[in-house]
Amino acid sequence: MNKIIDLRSDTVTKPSKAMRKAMYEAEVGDDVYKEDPTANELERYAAELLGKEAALFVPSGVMGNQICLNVLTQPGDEVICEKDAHIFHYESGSPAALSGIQLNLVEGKRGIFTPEQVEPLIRPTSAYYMARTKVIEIENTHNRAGGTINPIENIEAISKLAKRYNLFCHLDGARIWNASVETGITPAKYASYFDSVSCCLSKGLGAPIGSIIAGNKDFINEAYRVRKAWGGGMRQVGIIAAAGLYALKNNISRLTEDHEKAKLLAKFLNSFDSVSIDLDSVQTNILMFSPKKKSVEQILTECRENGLLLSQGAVGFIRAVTHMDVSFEDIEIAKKILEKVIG
Ligand code: TLP
Repeated sequence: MNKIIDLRSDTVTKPSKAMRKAMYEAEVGDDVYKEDPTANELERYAAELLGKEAALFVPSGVMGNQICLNVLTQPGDEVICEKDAHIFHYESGSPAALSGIQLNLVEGKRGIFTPEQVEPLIRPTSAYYMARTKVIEIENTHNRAGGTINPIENIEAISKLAKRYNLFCHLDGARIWNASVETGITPAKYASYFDSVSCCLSKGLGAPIGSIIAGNKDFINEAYRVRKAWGGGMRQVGIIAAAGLYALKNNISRLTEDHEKAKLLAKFLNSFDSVSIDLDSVQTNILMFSPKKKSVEQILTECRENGLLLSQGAVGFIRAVTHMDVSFEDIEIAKKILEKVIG
């Protein structure tokens, strides 16, 4: 059997030898007593990188987003987010189940909504019979829209609007690193417009497990309590925190390579009449395309039979995600398989 090229997600990346060495050598302690030196160092380093007072290591991106939303809201509150947001589609209904909050969806263009679209959705504080608008959530890069980057001017304008209405802003920055290397805007600059941020270590950065949430000290103190309440307090967690620290220190700048690979693949797909692809939406390491002649399921199956794994995007779309465990040579092989299946 030939090598399988796995473009289902950047979550499939495996820790490198150097990362495993850092894990092996990690100093550990009981993190529930805050005595794990490696977790403490990861949280210090991540807070600095994100320009926030404090950070907390959590087991997953979903837990990161949900803890942030829980800390920022009360049951009965409402969070405004884009209609294709991860917190809406892929977090198992947790905003309702874990925090008793509802989402109010805005239809963005390529995953991006404007302050003009949001303002009419903000509920008047006098309307006691309505849910209370409490948070505006932005996903950057935007997964379901195809890894698109929210322009910093737009983020700034939304954050100003939020302040005017006394609302919090939360960033689902699972792939903020991708946005940052592509635009040259630092993660701290992006994070500066948000009260809370959640960023993944286990996607393009290649760590096996974990996310970081960051905010001010009071926010993180409360998040620490919620993480424990939800069973996310971990003990000798330095073993995995070491991988996260290694990822932040070594694997951010190389993400540009993944973007190049996605663009190569997108350009290639665009040369076929049998698929449609919005090239302008291919800005980072994710690409979405929709087949015109065969069904999504048919293409996923045929690609799989030929050694290429892809995943389902929004309805009618196939998603390919590039990452550190697929080389440029692998992309050439992927092109050949795609040509055979869709050509
Ligand atoms: N996304 C996964 C799937 O859930 C779709 C993927 O393969 O891309 N925010 C964003 C924007 C994400 O894309 C993801 C993961 C998460 C949060 C959640 O991270 P995990 O899976 O670590 O809980």
